[in-house]
Amino acid sequence: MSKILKVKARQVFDSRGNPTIEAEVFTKNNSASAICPSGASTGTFEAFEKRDKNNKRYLGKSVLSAISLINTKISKKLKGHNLHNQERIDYLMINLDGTRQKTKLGANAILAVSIAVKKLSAKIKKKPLYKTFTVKKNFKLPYPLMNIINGGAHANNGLRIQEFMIRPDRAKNFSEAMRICFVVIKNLSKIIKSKGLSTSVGDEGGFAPMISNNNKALDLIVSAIKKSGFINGKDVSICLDVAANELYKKNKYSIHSSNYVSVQKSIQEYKKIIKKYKIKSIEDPFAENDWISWNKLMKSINKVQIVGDDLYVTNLERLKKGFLNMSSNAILIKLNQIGTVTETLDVINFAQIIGFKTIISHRSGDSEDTFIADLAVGTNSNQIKTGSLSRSERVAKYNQLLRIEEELGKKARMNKIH
Ligand code: 2PG
Ligand code: MG
Repeated sequence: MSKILKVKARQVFDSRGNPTIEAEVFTKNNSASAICPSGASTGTFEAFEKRDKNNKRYLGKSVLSAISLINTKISKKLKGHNLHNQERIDYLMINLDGTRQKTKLGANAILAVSIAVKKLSAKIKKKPLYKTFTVKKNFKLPYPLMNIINGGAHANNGLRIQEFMIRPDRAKNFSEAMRICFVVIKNLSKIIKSKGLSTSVGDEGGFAPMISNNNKALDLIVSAIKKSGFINGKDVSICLDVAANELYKKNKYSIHSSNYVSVQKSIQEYKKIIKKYKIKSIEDPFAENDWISWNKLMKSINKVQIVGDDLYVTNLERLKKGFLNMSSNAILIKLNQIGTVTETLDVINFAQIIGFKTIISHRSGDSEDTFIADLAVGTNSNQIKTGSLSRSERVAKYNQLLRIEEELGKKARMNKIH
């Protein structure tokens, strides 16, 4: 048993330059820390992110009150408890908060501590972090979903769809997956430049050229895949995150153009682009409360991965509802949507039991913390979504996966997509 001595938090900054929480957990001879990420296109049902909202300090964005709660209430509560009992530690914090969406202490406060506890436990046991989750042997590496063109809330180019991603479906190992994405991204950069557009990047490291038409973005990606010598839909697949919450008004959607149209029409348009661009995965095709439209889409297409992000917000109750409603066949996992490692693992576990693919995800505001890379391998998650091959907070996760692959050596395997 290793007893928690204290927890200390400090304000640091995320990749958008916004204040966020770093928590450090101490035992007598050791310590580990974790940084909480932050989203831009957030779901209504996500756990609460506590900010000071004092416009005179950091324009309302500081997290000093949450930090003070870690340093006082949380630290006091956890002191003396066994660090290796993650579930107990997490429930001590959940109960101390006592609200449904963790509004009292803030999910950002609770999560930073929860992850730091998990990291410290692995460190003390002298085990690689990825070996301390649910998988005990036959570790598999996830396929990267690289967001190579940024739109929506992550850029200011007017692109309606938030994320245009590639997935190297035929990569035999993770290093090869990285090489394939690298080549496509470099060719995409050349193509964008040749059109006189900017190659500057958005919040998740993907290009954010000033184009506002989805199909134009998709055409650019298809050209880059071809130019790289790969076959679209076979070697490399295009995957989307529509983030449709942002494109919804009174039962209508403006996904495919700036006009708001019916669900039926939106589905027809989805079918067209799926066929034309061989799209293999669509995240948040409809809004977070529009369960019926999700089910309609599921019924009208096949062999496409439909991913619930804002729909499920990594929440077990919502996932169960989506399962019964046949809303999707995959779930995006974001630790800060729910707020503890234990609850996140419960959701992953349930999703895998019901045959859903699990995709571990970063947030658009992220940091150098690479916890999600280990989480993906340690839970046998099929895919990881952590941005493009630029911006160190994105690349850090890929680099950690390369290290894990190296450590596993001959035993390393890729996960299954299909
Ligand atoms: C998403 C995420 C991550 P955000 O919608 O999937 O890419 O974005 O963190 O802004 O919610
Ligand atoms: Mg999303």
